Amino acid sequence: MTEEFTAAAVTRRGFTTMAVSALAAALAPRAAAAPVARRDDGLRGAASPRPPGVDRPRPTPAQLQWQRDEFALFLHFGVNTFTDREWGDGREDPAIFTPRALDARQWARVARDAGARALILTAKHHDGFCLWPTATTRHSVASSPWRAGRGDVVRECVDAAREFGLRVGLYCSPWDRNAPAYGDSPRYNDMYVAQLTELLTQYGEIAEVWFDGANGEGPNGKRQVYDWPRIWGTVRRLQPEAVIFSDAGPDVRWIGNETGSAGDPNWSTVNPAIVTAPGVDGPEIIRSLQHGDRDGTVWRPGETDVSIRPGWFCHPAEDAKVKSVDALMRIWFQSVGRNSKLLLNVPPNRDGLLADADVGRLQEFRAARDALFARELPPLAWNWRATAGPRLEGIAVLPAPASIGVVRLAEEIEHGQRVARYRLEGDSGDGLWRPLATGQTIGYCKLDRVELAPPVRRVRLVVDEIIDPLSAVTVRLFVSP
Ligand code: FUL
Repeated sequence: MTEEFTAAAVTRRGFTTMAVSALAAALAPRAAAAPVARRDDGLRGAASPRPPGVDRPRPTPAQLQWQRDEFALFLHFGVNTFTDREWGDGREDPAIFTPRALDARQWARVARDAGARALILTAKHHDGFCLWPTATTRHSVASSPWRAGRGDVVRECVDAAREFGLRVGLYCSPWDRNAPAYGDSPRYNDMYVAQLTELLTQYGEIAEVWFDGANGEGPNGKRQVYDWPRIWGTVRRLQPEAVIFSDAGPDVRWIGNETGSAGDPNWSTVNPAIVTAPGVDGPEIIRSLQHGDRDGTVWRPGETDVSIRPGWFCHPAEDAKVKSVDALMRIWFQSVGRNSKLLLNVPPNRDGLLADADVGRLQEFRAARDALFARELPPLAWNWRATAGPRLEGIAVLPAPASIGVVRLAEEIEHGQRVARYRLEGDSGDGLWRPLATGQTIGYCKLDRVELAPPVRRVRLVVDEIIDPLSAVTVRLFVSP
């Protein structure tokens, strides 16, 4: 492991250049606007806080689908797997890429069995080595001995994912430490768009395109100025149903850290004037990424990416450092349970397989979730009423007294995110309401653990603060295992 690993793990940002001003002309508006939703087309520019009740942002069908998947696996794989590094410098010999037993069907099977619904592969990391036989550079699998230079990891991954019913996302690093054109901005933008064009036209439907925020030097210290409007516009044109991920969305935003923890609260709405391009940094930016903006004018939910290992790539020396089930469960509650989506990195090893340690841990993680959510109370008949102020209260009677272990709350996010503060209370039969859980916003999913609660006969959800009228919240109650 080299020193750079530590640096990479601490901050993914390095240096960034950007074409912020060009964002105003960002993306061609999507042809057929979704019936329920408006996509941030990047054309609105700086936004002022939205007055209450006016045009609350809502998800597009693609954003809804993305969120409902809840859990995806991230696959960091490439020359770093063979050099034991986290950031390659672009001078790696393609001959080192020799995964002798690569089996993308194993990746997909393990992902499906773990409960993931999508896979995202690093088609190109910062070293510039392409996992598909691109026409844009010789720095690719085509120059490696793997499958006699006729292999295509992207193809194998995409085919396997589809066979196992998973959606596919692709990570194609903007930062490229191999490309001679890097830093010669128009020339590299052409090359990068050509790479995306290959990826988005040759592999069928791509559900997510992942634009990383880490960025650095070009040859001779040159800095690259990215043409984000053109880059994102290329994705819109070629894969109109794909969601675009980056710090600045426009569809899905980075959650602001790599530790597996969304902010609490976590709004899916943001003010697009705060994070304007991938890789920008600063306390206000990190706050907006972590928490979203309650009065934000666009829908841009947060994706929580974290690795099951200390590094993003597989290093045999870290086989014993795969995160524990407890750590993964904490991450689940802090990502999926905080209105985010979990993108858990499980990197293939030098054989081209997910390592036994990771596979075993994923199975245990799945089993732990299944056990925790095994005993759901049947849907209760809720009696909802609006109370004084902008409040809502619902009461339900349980069929028999039960100890609640976990509560799963959900708003109908098709209509936006509206809850700003709530409390769940239980009555054990003496008519007194005792607290079970409290929180701020809910969104698509809020998970609360209930500690040491006595059996309850009735439950009450009080929404103390809402930002738009609301008639109900979905409450699912799971009995302690
Ligand atoms: C970061 C990169 O620098 C890491 O290598 C990794 O790909 C992570 C997901 O994003 O910005």
